[in-house]
Amino acid sequence: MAFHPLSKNTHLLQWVAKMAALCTPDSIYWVDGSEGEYRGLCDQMVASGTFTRLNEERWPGCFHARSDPGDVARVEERTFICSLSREAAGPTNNWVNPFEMRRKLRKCFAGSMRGRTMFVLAFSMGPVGSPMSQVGVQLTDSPYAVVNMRIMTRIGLSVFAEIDRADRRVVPCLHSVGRPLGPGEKDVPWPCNPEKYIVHFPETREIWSYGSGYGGNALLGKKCFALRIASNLARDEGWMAEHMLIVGLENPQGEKTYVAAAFPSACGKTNFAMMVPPRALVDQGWKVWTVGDDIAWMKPDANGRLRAINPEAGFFGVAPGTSLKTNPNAMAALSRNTIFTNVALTPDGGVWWEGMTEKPPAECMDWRGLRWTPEIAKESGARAAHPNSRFTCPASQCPTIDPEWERPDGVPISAIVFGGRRATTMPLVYQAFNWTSGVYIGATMGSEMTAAAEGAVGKVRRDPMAMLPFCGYHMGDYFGHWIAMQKRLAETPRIFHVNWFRRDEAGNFIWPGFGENVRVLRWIADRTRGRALGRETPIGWVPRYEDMDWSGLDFSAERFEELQAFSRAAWRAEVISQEELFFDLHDRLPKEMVYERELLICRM
Ligand code: TSX
Ligand code: MN
Repeated sequence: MAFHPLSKNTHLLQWVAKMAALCTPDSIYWVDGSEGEYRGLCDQMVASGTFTRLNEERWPGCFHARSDPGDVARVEERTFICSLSREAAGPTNNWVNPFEMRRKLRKCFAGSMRGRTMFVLAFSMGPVGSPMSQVGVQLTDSPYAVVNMRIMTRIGLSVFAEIDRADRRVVPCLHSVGRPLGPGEKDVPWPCNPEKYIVHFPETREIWSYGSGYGGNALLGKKCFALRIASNLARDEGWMAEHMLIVGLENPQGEKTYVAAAFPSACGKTNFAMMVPPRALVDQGWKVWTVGDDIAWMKPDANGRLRAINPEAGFFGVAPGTSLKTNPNAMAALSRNTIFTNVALTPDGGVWWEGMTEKPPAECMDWRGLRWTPEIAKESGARAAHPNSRFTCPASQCPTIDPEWERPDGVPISAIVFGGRRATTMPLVYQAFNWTSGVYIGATMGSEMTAAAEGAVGKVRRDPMAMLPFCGYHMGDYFGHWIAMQKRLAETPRIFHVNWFRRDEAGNFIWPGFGENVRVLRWIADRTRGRALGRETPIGWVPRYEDMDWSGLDFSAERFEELQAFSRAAWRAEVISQEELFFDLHDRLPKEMVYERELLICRM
């Protein structure tokens, strides 16, 4: 048990002492990252009621946790970018003056860890020691955060050693669930505070998170560091921190083409990262390899090629909808050593969620701990699993994990793919004319809303590069950084847009999706190598029917025409709707975006 410091770095030691004096935990524990320590923490959480151990035969090494019903998702209204100027944060981020926010946070954190242990958790985003990696230290009073971070990042002794050896920049991350314990007070299974603050200080590269124990609010390496803080580092240092999966397509000759892709939520990003090619393509020798499912850090190498690492070490995936049919590789990855949060518990000590099996269990305990049956659900509409319930599992357990996924210098990125959920207008796939027009496509991408709670169903919500909630500075400057990256690259990745969700007049999905998407990925990969043909349209290059490999799929040329159809009327409305977001950003919108819009109108 390491109740003594595991680092000699004086800055680190001083900061830990200062934060401990503020938060007044009962003890300070330095996390070594060992397997034994992990087991001990899990046992401790089983004893305290935070964790339930699952059936060891069916779910070896797996645990179940139930959050407080008021702490089930990221809290965007409570997420702040506290740059010195409001302008630098931009109109799409919440901003508070950093001095005012520090004063507020000091009040929140004062005594917030009383009765608890403060864990000192060193973590590396990216392989330890890689020149593309970044290091953080999270101080947290949540053992749940510690065990999840052990799966999602690289933690412990090797990272402390890296801090001491290389004198690395360390991003300080302070986290408290905000629920101090009185003397002898019994803890609750999921401590948290109704008042929440997820705060980023971009200039000083700091993260302060208060009041939540859930996901992106508490596992600070992920959205807070790898996207919001890293987007600032990347802009200043000439690289890119993106909300993208990374996937490799291997052809029958053994050549691999890597693609990074950004999708808004509810588009099946994790499914795309782990696709199983259709039988006919497998037989030809095509393979899909997974590098990451959520975040890509991309940097030009010495030859001016863009290379990417996955800064994470695990998957924190949405459980509902994940099944052997939609994503067998995820199902294999989460079959052991996995932490499930807010899914249902079955009577035999297993887990279940909507969409996991066709037939629901006759009975289970829902995510709130209440008895759930299909009959009760029919009557009340109650869900067994929370729609945002999650699995946390090691990426190494994914059967398709790329043998090169931990390469310290990353993998070369040949294509960038943007996408969205669109019933109309957007074809299955098109290729941008060049880098700038591709940036425009990313900047205007959007998805139709699926749940009424998010707004009017069917209305397109713009989510540029899927970064709207994750860019730690002004979105206009962010587009400018994308434009500027071209000058740093000898060869830019080719940019594409895809849409698996176009519907016909009867309202049916035209494209079968899932593994069949590998056919699209293949056209994309072949295009980047100059091996596939296409046809020019007003919006970009599209495949003709004969440019795609249809082996093993009965999909007619007529149906393909319907899928790829360009409608001038629909695009007229699209271009007008695209301007809405630009309106808010116009102060700092790069002129290239305005010109691209103009060119698009001209071509139409
Ligand atoms: O993940 C999805 N992908 C990407 C897979 C690599 N989903 C699920 C989205 C919710 C998260 C999809 N849903 C995809 C898709 O490509 N396509 C669709 C739409 C669709 C749904 C069901 C069918 C077909 C298309 N069913 C049948 O054809 C039987
Ligand atoms: Mn994400």
